[in-house]
Amino acid sequence: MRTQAIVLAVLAAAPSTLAHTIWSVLYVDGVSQGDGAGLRMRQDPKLASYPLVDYNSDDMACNVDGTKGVAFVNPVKDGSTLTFEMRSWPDDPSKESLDRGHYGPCAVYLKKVSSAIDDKAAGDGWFKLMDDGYHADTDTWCTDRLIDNKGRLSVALPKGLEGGYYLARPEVVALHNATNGGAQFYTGCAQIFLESSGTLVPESTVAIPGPEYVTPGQASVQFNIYVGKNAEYQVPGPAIANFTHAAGTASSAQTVQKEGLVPAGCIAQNANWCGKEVTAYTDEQGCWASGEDCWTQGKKCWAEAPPTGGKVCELWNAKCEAMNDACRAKNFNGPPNKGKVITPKRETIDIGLIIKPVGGGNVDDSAPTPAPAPQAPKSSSVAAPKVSSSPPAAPLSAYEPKSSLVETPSATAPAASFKETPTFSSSVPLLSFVGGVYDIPSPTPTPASTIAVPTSEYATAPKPTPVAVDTVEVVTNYKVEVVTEVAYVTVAVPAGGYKHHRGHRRHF
Ligand SMILES: *[C@@H]1O[C@H](CO)[C@@H](O)[C@H](O)[C@H]1NC(C)=O
Ligand SMILES: *[C@@H]1O[C@H](CO)[C@@H](O)[C@H](O)[C@H]1NC(C)=O
Ligand SMILES: [Cu+2]
Repeated sequence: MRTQAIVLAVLAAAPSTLAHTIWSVLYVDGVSQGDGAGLRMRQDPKLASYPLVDYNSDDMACNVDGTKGVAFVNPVKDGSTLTFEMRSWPDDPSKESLDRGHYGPCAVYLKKVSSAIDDKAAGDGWFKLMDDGYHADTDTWCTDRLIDNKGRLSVALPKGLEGGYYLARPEVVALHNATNGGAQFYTGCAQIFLESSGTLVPESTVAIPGPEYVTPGQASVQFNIYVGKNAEYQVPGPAIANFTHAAGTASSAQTVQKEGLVPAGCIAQNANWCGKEVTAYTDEQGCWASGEDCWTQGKKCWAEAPPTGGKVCELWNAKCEAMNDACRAKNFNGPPNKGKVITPKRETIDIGLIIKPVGGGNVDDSAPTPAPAPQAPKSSSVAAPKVSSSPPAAPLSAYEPKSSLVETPSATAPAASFKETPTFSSSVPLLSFVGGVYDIPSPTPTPASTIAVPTSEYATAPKPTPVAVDTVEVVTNYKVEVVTEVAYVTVAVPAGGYKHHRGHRRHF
C-alpha cells in the first residue's frame, strides 16, 4: 500500500499525461473469450500499451511479441461479430479505454493462416474488413466513436467466408502528433478458428508491413489534423476487401479446429493458461504433495499472465491455500471442492456500435461455381449466386448482419464538450499492477510432520511493475467534413446464452 501511495503522488504531480492503449480482450457475438485469451499482445506490462511508430517493423502485424503465437485459438461461427476492446490499463476495464487526446482512424484486418499459433503474422495475406476515419457532420474521428463505445471496435465477419484459422487484427492510428511522422499505431491480433462451410476468399491481399499497407511519410500517417483539412483524410492501407468463391482444389478451407482448444479438464483459465485439478489424496503425504502441485501450477499461471493480469491466478492461489489449510487441519481427504470450475462465468456485453464498411465487401459471383466443400456441409451457408438481371446488389451485402438484429441507425453522440478544449485527464488513473493484485499470498505451511512442504519460494512469484504513463503530449484541434455510414446494432443473446458456441468449454 505504501508503494501505491508514493507512485500516485508522483503521477499527480505531472501536469497532464496521455495514456496509451492496448487491445485486451476479444468478444465473439458479445461473449468475452477471457482477458488476453487467444490474443497476441505486447507482453511487458510496462510497455504493453505503447504505440508502434516504426512502420517497417514486423511488429506492425500483431504488435511487439506478435510474431509469436499464444496457446489458445478462439472458435468463431460463420458471420459472427468480433468485438475488440482496447484498454489504457489492460487489467482494469473500469478505467478509460483511450485518452481523448488521441484522434484518428480505425480498421480491422484478417489473414487466413494454416496455423493460428505458428503463423508469424508479418508478411502477405492481409485483407481489410472495415475502416473508419473522420466524419465531418459530427467532427469526430473513429477514436471518438470507440471511446464513446467503451473502447470497443466491432466488425461482422462476411457471411460465407472460408472456414479455418485466421489472425484478426484491430487497428487504431492516432494522428495527434502525425505531422512529424509520429502517427501512433495500436494493434494486436486475435487467433481465431472460423467454423464455416463457406467458400469466400478475398480477391486480393497485402503484406504487413509493406508499401501497399503503409509507408513512412505517406499522407495517411503524416497528416495535420489541425488545419481544417480532415475531410481529405484517407485511412491507410488497402481498400475494403471484395470477395470471390475459392475454386474447388484451390480451397484452403479447414473444417475442424485442431489447435488451440482449451484442454479437457481445465478447471481454471487465465488468458492462455489452464489449471487442472490435482491428484486426489487420502493421507498427509498426498495432501502436501497435491498442495505443492497446486502452487506449481499457480506459479506458472502468474509467469504466463499477460498484461491483462492474473485474476484467475489469484483464485487459483486461494484454492491452493485452502488445500494447505485442510492439510494443517489434518483433513487428509481431498482435494476440497474437487473438480470445481474456478474460472468466472464469461461476461456478455452489449457490443453497441458496429461501424459498417463503406466501399467494399462485394462478392464476385461470376467466379467459378462454389465447389462442394468437404464433409458435405449444407450449402445454405454459402452466399447464393445472384442473377444479375437487375441492378447490381448493394455492395455491403456480404457484411449485412441478420436484419432482425439491426435497429435504426442512431446518431453517434459527438460529445462536443471535449472538442473545444482537448481534455487531458489530470486525474491520472491508478496504476494497474500496484496494490493487492499481484501480491501472492505466501503458502508457508508448517506441518507437524517431516514431510516436505511448499516453501516460501512461492511467495516470490512475479511482481509485475506498474504500467507506465508516457510523456506529456499536447494537442489542439480543428474541424472539416466527410461522410461515412454508421449503424447501431444490438446483438441479441439467444435464450440459454452462448454455451453451445463453446461446447468444449461447457463448464465455463
Ligand atoms: C512526436 O513525433 C516525433 C517524431 O516522430 C517524436 O520525436 C516525438 O517524440 C513525438 N512526440 C510525442 C509527444 O509523442
Ligand atoms: C472493392 O470494390 C470497391 C467497389 O468496386 C472498390 O472501390 C475497392 O477498391 C475494391 N477493393 C479492393 C481491395 O480492391
Ligand atoms: Cu498514446
